[in-house]
Formats: sequence, C-alpha cells, structure tokens
Amino acid sequence: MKIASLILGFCLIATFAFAGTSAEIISVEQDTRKSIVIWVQYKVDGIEVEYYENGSLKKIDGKCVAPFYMQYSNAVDKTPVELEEWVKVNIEFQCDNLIKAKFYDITNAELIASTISKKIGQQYSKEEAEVVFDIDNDGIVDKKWTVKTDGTYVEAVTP
Ligand SMILES: [Ca+2]
Repeated sequence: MKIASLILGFCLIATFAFAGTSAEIISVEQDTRKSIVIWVQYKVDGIEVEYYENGSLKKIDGKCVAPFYMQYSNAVDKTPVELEEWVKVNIEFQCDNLIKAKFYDITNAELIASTISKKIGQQYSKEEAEVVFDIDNDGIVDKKWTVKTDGTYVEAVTP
C-alpha cells in the first residue's frame, strides 16, 4: 500500500512537473467539405492551447481543442494501421511546432533584450546615403549618387 502511494505520488508530481507538449484526441467528426476533423487538445507545459473559432474559444467537453483536418483523399489508400500512424505523425508534428514556437518566444525575447540592452546610450549617425539609378530598367546600375540632407549630391563615376 505504501509503495502504491509512493508510485501515485510520484505520478502526480511527474504530471505537474511535465514540461513539453501533449496532445489528446477529444472528438472526431466529418465536416461538409468531405474531410475528417480531428479535434485535439494540445497542452504546452501542462497549459491548454487556446483556439478561437469565429471569435470564440473552441471547447469540447470543457476542453480547449483545435481542429486537425484530414482530407478523404489522404485517407482512401490507407489501412487502419497506416491511418493511425498518419494521425500520430501529424499530431506529433503539431507538438513539435508548439515546442519550437515556445522555444523561439523565450530565446528570442531573451536574446533581443540582452543584446539591445547592452546598447543603451549608443548613438548612431550617418551624413550621406547612396542612391542608385537604373534608368533603362535593365537591371544594371547606370548612375550612383551620394546624397546629403542639405540637398547636395555627388555623382559617382560609373564604368
Ligand atoms: Ca541600367
């Protein structure tokens, strides 16, 4: 009994500490456009991913779900085992995308903040800019000007 409690306790801890994504098929239906709609509850770090349909949060049986569409044309030549594999591969692909999106959010935010914050007080300036002309629109630059804010320019010698 103690062992069972320990195992149950460990499972609860493992559930709460779960980091990553999970997906559960909640409902399967056929839509009017001849495809199968697989409603999937996705979780990222244990938190449901919200999906809005026509502006309202889509829920089935109290669970946030997102649709996964399978065209009949993708299904007709598959055995039941192949169908299950197809669904598994595609839903796991969505899980991968959720992990990547979360990773990019965190790493990008940290990278941007730490990189740019090192530049506080940094000043930048330019006195001139280059303008190129392709007068006959053949992809070859015909003229280059170095221009300034006072309206002056210098034409570069082009070969
Ligand atoms: Ca040209």
